[in-house]
Amino acid sequence: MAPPPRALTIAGSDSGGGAGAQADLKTFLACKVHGMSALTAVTVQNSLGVSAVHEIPAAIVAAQIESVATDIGVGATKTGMLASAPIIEAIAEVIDRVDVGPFVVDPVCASQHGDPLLTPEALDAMKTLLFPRATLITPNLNEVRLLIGLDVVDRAGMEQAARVLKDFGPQWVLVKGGHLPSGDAVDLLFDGESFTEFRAPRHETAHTHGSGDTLASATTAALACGASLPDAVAEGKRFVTGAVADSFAIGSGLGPVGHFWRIKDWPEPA
Ligand code: PXL
Repeated sequence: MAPPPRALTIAGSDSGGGAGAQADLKTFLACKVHGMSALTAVTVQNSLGVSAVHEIPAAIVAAQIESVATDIGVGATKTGMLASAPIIEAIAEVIDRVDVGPFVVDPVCASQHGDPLLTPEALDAMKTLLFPRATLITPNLNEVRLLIGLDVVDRAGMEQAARVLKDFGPQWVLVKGGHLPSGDAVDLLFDGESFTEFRAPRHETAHTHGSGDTLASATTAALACGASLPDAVAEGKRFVTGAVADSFAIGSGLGPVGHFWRIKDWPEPA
């Protein structure tokens, strides 16, 4: 049997299982991709928020990436919570030496509760060291504000943000409009010349923990399977739209999106 496509997430652990590396690995499975992880941090977290963070040493983050890339092989990679500037520096150094495939940077800055997942110095490191190496970056509107100080309230603002972010050097920018107050959930993909729109009906729910991670990991899974970048983003949007529609309340705070919506008809365990 031919081995399955392989994808790597460089991300933090969410002990609650809804976001971070756990969301990515569940998404990779649901997309029939062998998932691998380079953990950057362990968060102590439940549906009410993050109560502690333990960072992984930068050298160990880089070593995890090198270890899987040089032996198992990586078809595509995404990043999530990167925690600190030294970790970002170590990632930039290692991905110049080993092949990690198309590189998707989801510029995670904070949890939905507002708990910081990145130091302020790390924000600069992400812009200068990772964006130029990225195939795709996937900021939401809160991240746009933190990254470039732009308050986006409409589609024109999303286009302006994409143009500014493109100048940091990524091949593609996906500005996610899900935080706009109403209307469809619209994301805009920009390659430096033209915009492609990805639109889905908005599903009103508070339980969207891990939705950004899930969009980026489903996109990365599609890239690992050989999809073009726009087709991969379309697949990411399809997957996260299904997962948001299938979100559920667990714990007394914010619940996760449903990562197994597409594989619910798998046979029940014996
Ligand atoms: O959803 C962004 C995110 C990424 N990674 C980790 C997280 C969160 C949000 O809480 O905890 C580890």
